[in-house]
Amino acid sequence: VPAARDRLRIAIQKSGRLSDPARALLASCGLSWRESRDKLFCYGETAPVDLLLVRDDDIPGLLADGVCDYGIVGRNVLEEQAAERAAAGKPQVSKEILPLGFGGCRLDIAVPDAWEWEGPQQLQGKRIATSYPGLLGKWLAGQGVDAGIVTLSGSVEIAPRLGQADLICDLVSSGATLAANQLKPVQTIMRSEAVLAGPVQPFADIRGELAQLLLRRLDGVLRLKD
Ligand code: PRT
Ligand code: ZN
Repeated sequence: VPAARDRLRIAIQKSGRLSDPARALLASCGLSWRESRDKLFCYGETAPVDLLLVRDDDIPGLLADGVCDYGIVGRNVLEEQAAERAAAGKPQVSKEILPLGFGGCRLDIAVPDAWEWEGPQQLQGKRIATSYPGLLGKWLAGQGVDAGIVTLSGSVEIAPRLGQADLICDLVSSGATLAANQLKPVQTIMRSEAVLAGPVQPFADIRGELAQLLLRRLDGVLRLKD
């Protein structure tokens, strides 16, 4: 992938919940692409706007490194990496530009069905399994609660049954996964959806004009939707 600076490069999820809607949204802005053989890079044909297809977790890093100019990613992923950057004393270089109206979910605290929920203080001294240690840590600190965070990259909802943790903090949409694991949501710590993420600093080259065009079109398409 060349480090071209006269084209705009947008990172989207390669395969997952956000890939199809992200691509459909950009296509409805009048963009179309020619795919590379490995299907990781899509060269913009109707406008100099290219796509990079990646794991969603890689998107904030690609933005921070300047490899991509924009990304379509869950707010949960963007904010988690922002929280981790802040904890490491690194400055924020990207931010949420526009909420996109799909991929809606909540980051919830969920406890075993048998618990009677009395509020955040009940979490004191407990072990909480999550893939979002940055967001959970920030929320716990805000509540003045001291709890153990068990960071897991997947299968968070079975951690209580395995004895790895007492409860969890995970993404929820329908709630079916929690119910199937005898857990219930008791507290929302963040509401999420797919967002357009981009640089804190404006572009100093032709990408500034391309970005304005893209944002205007996105704005128009999203307005028609609601
Ligand atoms: O491979 P890659 O790393 O790119 O994909 P991924 O597996 O990390 O991500 P993916 O495709 O699962 O999710 C991408 C984004 O979709 C997330 O970061 C969220 O912003 C958003 N999203 C919306 C969700 C959900 N809804 C959701 N329900 N992400 C995950 N879930 C999980 C939930 O935790 C549960 O395990 O889906 C399961 C079903 O949820 P229920 O509540 O309907 O049972
Ligand atoms: Zn992921």
